Amino acid sequence: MKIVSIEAIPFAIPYRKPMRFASGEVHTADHVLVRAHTDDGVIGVAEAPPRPYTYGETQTSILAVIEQVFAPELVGLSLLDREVARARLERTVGNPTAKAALDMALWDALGRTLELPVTQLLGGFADRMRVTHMVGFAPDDEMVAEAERVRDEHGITTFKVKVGRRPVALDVRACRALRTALGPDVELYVDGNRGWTPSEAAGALRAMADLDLTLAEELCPADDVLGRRWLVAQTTVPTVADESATTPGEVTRELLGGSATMISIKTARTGFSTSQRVLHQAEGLGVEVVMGNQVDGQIGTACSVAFGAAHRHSSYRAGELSNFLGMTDDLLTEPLEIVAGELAVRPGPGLGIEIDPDKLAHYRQDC
Ligand code: MUC
Ligand code: MG
Repeated sequence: MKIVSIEAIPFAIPYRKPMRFASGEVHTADHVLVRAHTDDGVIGVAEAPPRPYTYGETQTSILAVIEQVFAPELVGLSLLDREVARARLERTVGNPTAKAALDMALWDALGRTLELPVTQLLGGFADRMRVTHMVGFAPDDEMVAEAERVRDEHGITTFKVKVGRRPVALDVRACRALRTALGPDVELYVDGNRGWTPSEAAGALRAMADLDLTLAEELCPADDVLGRRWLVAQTTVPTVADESATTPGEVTRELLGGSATMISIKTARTGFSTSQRVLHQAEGLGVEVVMGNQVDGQIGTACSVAFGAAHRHSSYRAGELSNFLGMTDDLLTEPLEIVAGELAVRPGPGLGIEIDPDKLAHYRQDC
């Protein structure tokens, strides 16, 4: 069970159409595949998605920090030294998706070594999750057409609508068009990616009061601490912290400071080990969570559903697990499938996924 080497492989797979939101846009999944090799010949995998507008990481920075800092710290440890591995990664500040991918690759290797699914090692609560689809910026009719297509093809009935940075009236109109087209039975919520001022956000929520929005995520800049606390007092819509709550410490500050009332958990940024801490922290405080998506590919989505389904508290709500539908291809031998609005956890040891060598050879950027 000894870690003998860590590989970090850059790859790039285009999206059919860009995913646009207030803080940025994604045209290509230019991710990093992480592979952890053990002396038993086991290989654990995960992926790191660079999101410079959220964490300051790029594909190049993820490769560099893994190769120069993290791999030398992890090689030689046993897969059972999970807390030592985490402590060593935490000696370096930042770099959340690089650390998370390493953590999840080690869990995958552990599951494969023990011949047990990671989801069962984590908690084993459920074998699937309901899926939320994220609708990015586009003209109203395109947003509606996308939501209708995803509903008709995959049975998805929960939608997160990107808002913020665009004029408030435009976003209000888009949400209204979605509610009108999809009817009262779908769940709709909004994510501003820090794009509005607190007063704009309050005005937008007032203007959408009749749309039955279930959640409002990160509408204002993370540093507008008092503004966001003021906003929480203005609305009855639960306020989800995403970019403002990326570590257990930030989660504590957000919740105890009253700037948010719910937490988005993203395995892409807190892996399995730290996501469990955040989950238990939220559960202990009586705070709901939502499984978020870092615009993950299928490897990252397999990680999210393995974690989300493993625990009662994280499997309660629909999880954001469908961003991979926008990609033209992926690296897995067997693609993930969303059926009847649900994504099943892959059975089999570890994460239950296999990388297709031909696809990796085709999409990797380093040869
Ligand atoms: C989300 O929930 O915000 C877009 C930017 C980011 O950091 O994550 C995605 C989705
Ligand atoms: Mg968000």
